[in-house]
Amino acid sequence: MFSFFKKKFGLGSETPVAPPVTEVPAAAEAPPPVVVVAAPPAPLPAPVPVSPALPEPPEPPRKSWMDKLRAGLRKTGSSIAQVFTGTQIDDALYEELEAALLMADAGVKATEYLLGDLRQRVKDAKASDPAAVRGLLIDSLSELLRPLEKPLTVGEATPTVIMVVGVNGAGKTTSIGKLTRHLAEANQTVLLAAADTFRAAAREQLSVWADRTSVEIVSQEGGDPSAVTFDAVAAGRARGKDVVIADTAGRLPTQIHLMEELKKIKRVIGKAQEGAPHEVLLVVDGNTGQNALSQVKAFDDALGLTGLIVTKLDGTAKGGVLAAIARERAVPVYFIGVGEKLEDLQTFSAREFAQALLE
Ligand SMILES: Nc1nc2c(ncn2[C@@H]2O[C@H](COP(=O)(O)OP(=O)(O)OP(=O)(O)O)[C@@H](O)[C@H]2O)c(=O)[nH]1
Ligand SMILES: [Mg+2]
Repeated sequence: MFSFFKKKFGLGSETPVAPPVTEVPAAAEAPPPVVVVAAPPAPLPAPVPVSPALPEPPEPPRKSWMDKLRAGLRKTGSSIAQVFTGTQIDDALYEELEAALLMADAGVKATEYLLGDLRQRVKDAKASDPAAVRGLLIDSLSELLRPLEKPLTVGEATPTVIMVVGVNGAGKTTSIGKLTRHLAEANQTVLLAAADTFRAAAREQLSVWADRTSVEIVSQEGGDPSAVTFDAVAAGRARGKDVVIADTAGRLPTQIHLMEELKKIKRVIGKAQEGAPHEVLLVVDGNTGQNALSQVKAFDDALGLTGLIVTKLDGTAKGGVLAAIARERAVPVYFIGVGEKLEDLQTFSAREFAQALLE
């Protein structure tokens, strides 16, 4: 579940949700921004009393999203953990760690940085046990990833316009669906622009997630994606929507004409509403390794990204690519996806991620 706050609070804040504003005086100042925060997963339901006549074994606890993240990153984690099973902190340990980090998709630059930083930490802490070095590596990785930690804020403009881009099958439409549901549940009105005019199924795919009472979709099969987006933003303004999200068709950054089409969509959004789009989000599949970093660079160069959604970290993702992104193109990670369910879209926490990867 996500919570929406009238003010900016830290991630995972326990502060209650502010009641919806029902009346705004004409001369009132603009309402403060709303921060999209994923609350920790709901606690497990209280155990149902078991009849003494028919004792049933308790159900296994539902896999939490953190478990899914851990499970997804386990292979990487265990190959890095192997490095710390010896008894000595020597050059061989650092060499093995270098190889393990490179294998985990951290890339040369982040790997070099982490090794240098770790050596310093080991020295400062006077660590003598390899197991302690792993703890220091978690600290080092958490700090490297921290600049990527940033919540998505909506409400600074009405509507807040979010454009979503990425390669084919990265998880754009699914992530928009989840995000929309969370927004709708927090009483934010959402209008979706189905600017993926290639796929007839895209609209249906979106509407599966949409809460029909508070979400509308503007779509036009086979039409010009810029025109659909323009109409959607104009409609969003006219109808006083809180958020407009534009779903675009998947494309590779090497497809020049399709990248030009995205730039045009962005320009047209700016014509429909000054200052928009407020967010340009790239959705990247966590399984694509170092390729994810090239996607971030290419889409950022073309469009000026404001945030990332990294999906499919429940699969065979190696996870190290986030370190490479942090080191080489630190675009904030608003959400990570660890599965196909609503609760599987979560805000990114550097420390949690480092622990899931290395513990
Ligand atoms: N395991 C897993 N699957 C995911 C996740 N996010 C999305 N998917 C799946 O990935 C597939 C592609 O997702 P879409 O949302 O259609 O991807 P897209 O980027 O919109 O694809 P195009 O519009 O064709 O470019 C679907 O089967 C999703 O259910 C995730 O975090 N974990
Ligand atoms: Mg799609």
